[in-house]
Amino acid sequence: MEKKNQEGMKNQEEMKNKKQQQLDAFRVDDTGKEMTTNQGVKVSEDELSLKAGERGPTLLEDFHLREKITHFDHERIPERVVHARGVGAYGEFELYESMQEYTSADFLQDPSKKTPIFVRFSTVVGFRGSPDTVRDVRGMAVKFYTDEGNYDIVGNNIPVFFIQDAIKFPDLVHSIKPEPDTEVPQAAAAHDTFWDFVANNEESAHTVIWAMSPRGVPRSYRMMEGFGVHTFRFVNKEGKGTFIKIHFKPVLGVHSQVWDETQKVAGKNPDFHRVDLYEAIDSGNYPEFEVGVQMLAEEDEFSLDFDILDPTKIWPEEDIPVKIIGKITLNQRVDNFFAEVEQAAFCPANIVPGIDFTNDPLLQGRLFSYLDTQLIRLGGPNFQEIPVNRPLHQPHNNQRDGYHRQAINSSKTAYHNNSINSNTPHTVAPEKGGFKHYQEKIDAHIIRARSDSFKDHYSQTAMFYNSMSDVEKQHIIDGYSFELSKVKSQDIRQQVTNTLGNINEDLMKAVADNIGTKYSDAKPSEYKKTSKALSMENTVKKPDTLKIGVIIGDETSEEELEKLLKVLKDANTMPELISDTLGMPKNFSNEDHKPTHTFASTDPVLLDALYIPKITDLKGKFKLETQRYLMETFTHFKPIMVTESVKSILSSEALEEEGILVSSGNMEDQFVNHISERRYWNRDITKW
Ligand code: HDE
Repeated sequence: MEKKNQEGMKNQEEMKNKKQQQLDAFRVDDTGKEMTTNQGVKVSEDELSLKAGERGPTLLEDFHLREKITHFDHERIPERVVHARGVGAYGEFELYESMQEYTSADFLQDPSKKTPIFVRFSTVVGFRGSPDTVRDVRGMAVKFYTDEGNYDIVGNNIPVFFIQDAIKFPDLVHSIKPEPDTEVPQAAAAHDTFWDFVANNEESAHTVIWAMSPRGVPRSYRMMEGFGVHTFRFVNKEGKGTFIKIHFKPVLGVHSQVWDETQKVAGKNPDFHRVDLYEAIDSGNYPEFEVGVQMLAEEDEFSLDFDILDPTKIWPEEDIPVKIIGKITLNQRVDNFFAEVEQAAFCPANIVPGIDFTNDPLLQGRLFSYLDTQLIRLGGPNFQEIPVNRPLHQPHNNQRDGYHRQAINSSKTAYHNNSINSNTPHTVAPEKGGFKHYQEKIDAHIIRARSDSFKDHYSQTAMFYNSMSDVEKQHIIDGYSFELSKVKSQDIRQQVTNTLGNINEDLMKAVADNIGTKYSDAKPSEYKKTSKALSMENTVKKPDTLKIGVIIGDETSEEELEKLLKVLKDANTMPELISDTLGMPKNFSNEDHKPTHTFASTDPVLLDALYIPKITDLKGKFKLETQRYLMETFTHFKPIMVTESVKSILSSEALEEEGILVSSGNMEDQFVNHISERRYWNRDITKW
């Protein structure tokens, strides 16, 4: 890992892409510098304000005091209305093969070209300081700094959305945010107003079932899929359009937590996903996602059994395969969270020539909303000049002035047409790269209506449920049951139960039994199609970056530990050495084997697997803590390996269950295969 780490740092230096070079111009390193005011005056005293006498009143002329406190008073900006909690990193996009047949976008032409990117992951509902591991949809917004301008894919980890028309977005968000009288609960959908919305807005059914599934509680931002959600368009040089859906597929596979774990992690480490991203980048394990597109010829617009403009529908991958066209790699942390993540401004309207919108009514509303929100959040129309938002090449136009303007436009003219400046900046013909909107023919009446083709809310919802493994189905039942058991109104619980009846009878009955409602007499959807790609069951399973807890004590053999650590590091996992104190175990000589955590400073819910080498001295608090670690790991279905000497603290019934290896020595290699499985879902956890 260390070697990889060093290589990673070296690569970062060498690979500085154009965006990083641009950002360098704005980086400020205060190390070793003299302190000055914002006006550049050197400061001689920073702890005492200027007073009339040692015990006298403070003087208004203390410009340093006034400046320091005034700046502090203005340090906060409004958080994002939604997606307030997030984390970001820079990276690069590499293209695998030219897409010129379908799009003229410059960054999708030449496979040798790398495009700098910035990605921000987020939760939707919680405030800026809310925990990372709540049940929620996750945002995955990607900004491509292309040579033809910024292209933003502002997507989610769930491929569909709660509503079909942007005009309903404030209603959705008002219902899911904390209730207005109490501002409770934080970052949770488990309350009356949200489920009241769900019951009375049936178009939300499909997205809600995804959110109740393991997708709502990802193990890591690095281990979830990303989706552009809406149908967009590729447009090639000849002006021919192709409908597309965008996908990001994590190289480490799609993995989730179990519900009990997420709630405990929210307390033990509310920054779990942030830290996970930082640790991965710092150790050179750069998060990677393959970029895929589903493509549909324009002639086939009406060939599917749903409307491709409806954002509550997926394109089943078995019908329209995801063509992998490239990969994004996140290899650079931000230097300053506020400057680069909080001030990042994404907008689905940021597109480049070769890409265009469709008439998806949800997308159409978003095209306006993001710019509008940046104006208030970032305080004016010049937010695109903030370093993280700047395009690679200096923009030229006749827009001027406004709050926080940075560019010093030196020409006299700020209008078009002009003769003083030879009519520049001049427009650019489409053949030379000027943006040309896709010329879709529209022949319509102005009307407030929704197309009938948007009105089937249950076929794909049923398809999702019917495509799940038994484990996922149980997770979904438990998800609805938990959320609805927090809903105080029996009437709302009953209404939601009634809508579940439209999806699947078993699901409806299981939830109804759990929450004390009557069975619905709705007829479940007769849609029989299933899609394997929807289930996480057969996802990629690798040991890379898994966090392995290794409990060590005074009686642990350093030799055995060394062997294990080598195997774990070779498998690219992240071992944590845990003991009752951070001191060296008695018989150890190598400082590298010192515990990295105490039983209290980490926790089994923060780990992916547990290994307990020989500890003959199991007693007292040490024994109690070891038992606690074992129990939590066991009940969360995670891999366990213990040595014979430790076996006695597990019941014989528990030892029979799957995913528990008892080592009789020299079995370290087996442990790597064992942990790669990640969860042993068939373990009967009641056998603990
Ligand atoms: Fe957003 N959304 N959204 N959204 N959204 C925002 O923009 C909005 C929707 C998504 O990391 C806001 O800068 C409307 C779908 C992400 O900075 C705001 C509608 C999808 C992020 C806004 C939607 C998203 C946002 C809040 C319905 C997935 C975080 C702050 C028409 C495809 C971006 C901001 C980041 C953020 C509006 C629906 C994803 C208020 C009106 C669908 C990932 O402008």
